[in-house]
Amino acid sequence: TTATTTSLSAKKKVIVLGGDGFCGWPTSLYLSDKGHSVTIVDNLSRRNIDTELGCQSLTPISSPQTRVNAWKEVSGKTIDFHNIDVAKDYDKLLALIKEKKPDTIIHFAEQRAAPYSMKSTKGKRYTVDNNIGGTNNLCCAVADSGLDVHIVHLGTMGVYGYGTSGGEIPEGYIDVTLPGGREANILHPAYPGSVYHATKCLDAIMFQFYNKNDQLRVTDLHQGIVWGTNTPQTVRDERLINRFDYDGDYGTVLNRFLMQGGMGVPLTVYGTGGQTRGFIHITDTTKCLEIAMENPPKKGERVEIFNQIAETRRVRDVAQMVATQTGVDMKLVPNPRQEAAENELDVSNRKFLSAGLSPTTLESENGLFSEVIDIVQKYKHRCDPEMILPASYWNKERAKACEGNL
Ligand code: NAD
Ligand code: USQ
Repeated sequence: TTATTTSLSAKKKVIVLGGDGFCGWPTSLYLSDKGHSVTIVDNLSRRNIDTELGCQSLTPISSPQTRVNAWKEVSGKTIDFHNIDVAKDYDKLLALIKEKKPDTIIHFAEQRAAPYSMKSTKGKRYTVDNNIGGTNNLCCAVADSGLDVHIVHLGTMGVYGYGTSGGEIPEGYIDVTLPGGREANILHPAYPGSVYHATKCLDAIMFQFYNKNDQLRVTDLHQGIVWGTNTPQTVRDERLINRFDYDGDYGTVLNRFLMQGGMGVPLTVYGTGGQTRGFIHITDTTKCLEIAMENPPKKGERVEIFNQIAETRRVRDVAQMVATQTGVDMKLVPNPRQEAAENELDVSNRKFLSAGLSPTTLESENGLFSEVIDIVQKYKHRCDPEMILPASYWNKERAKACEGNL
């Protein structure tokens, strides 16, 4: 075996950028639990945006310091925390990489809400500056460090558009015949549906460039919508609890429906609910990250791309499942987004399946619905009902359609 095909038992040094967030925190705990050495980098911008929006996680999340101290208490393991802005503090990022000499850097540190990215000119500009600036800094720093670090980035299903090709979406690359007749296998065309999703398409181009130019080893994970909140690690102490976003900007669809069901307010299905999307449970997210980390591309190989979803579902079908479980009806509301009312979506996720992932599906794990609903019951006094309805519109026409109708 070569240096890059590491066996599953080899423990790694990993820096988790965005390790205070919804996916990053449980992933950091999972990797630490599995014996990897974890350093978190986060500038707490997500917590600051909560303050800006006048909202907070439904669950009472502890400060980063309390979190890592609690983890040390319950597991005996140390996680370092560094407050660094990946998009702005280039020198600090580079110094940390040189000091830690990580095997892997996982990059979660982006503004990840499509509605926030479409809310205002400020949101659009911040999302592009933060996400593209951060990715560029990371690539520069890894190249600059001279170290052979594997970058694992969180992309999104939304880079592909949703079912625009009509066939099964492959993992990152498609076969085409170029003008002139040459056959080639190229990055799937990018069809973003928001400024946020556009940044993930641009990230993919940046990685392709740095991979070609500096032989950076990169894995891009095109993840679907994550649901759930706790994992086997975060339930070990209340101070380890994961964040739960429910508001119209940051709450993702299934978690919003579960929260609405738990609160007894109608489930906000946008448009006809015919939108089909990819879904994955947060516990599977953490497992996928370890699989990606353990299967890096070799030096000189192109960017590795995995589709990180368990299944695809139509929004109204997901709403129906939650309605059945909670007894709360769904309500069709005008769609604040510019998106196809109905789409099919067929996605390959064979790479994770063949690497051993046995995904949690909505059908098989209805029990996890009640786990989330229990969390909602426990913390519903923290919910601000004013934050439930959507408050970002993709364009003037969508804003007009929603005015007075939500
Ligand atoms: P999150 O907002 O909860 O976490 C992101 C973390 O990164 C936050 O803690 C934030 O403070 C930090 N951050 C942002 N910009 C930073 C910067 N410049 N420097 C340092 N830290 C910074 O989001 P999440 O739901 O955990 O998503 C993590 C990643 O996974 C994102 O890149 C997102 O695009 C991707 N993703 C998320 C989902 C989902 O459903 N949540 C689905 C697919 C992909
Ligand atoms: N939707 C509703 N009702 C709601 C909220 C959303 O019908 O109350 C609909 C939306 O119109 C959309 C779908 O549900 O058609 C998904 O919306 P979402 O907010 O759950 O997901 P999205 O905006 O795509 O973004 C989320 C994450 C993002 C990630 C993406 C993966 O915030 O970081 O990249 O999911 S994916 O959707 O597969 O591209």
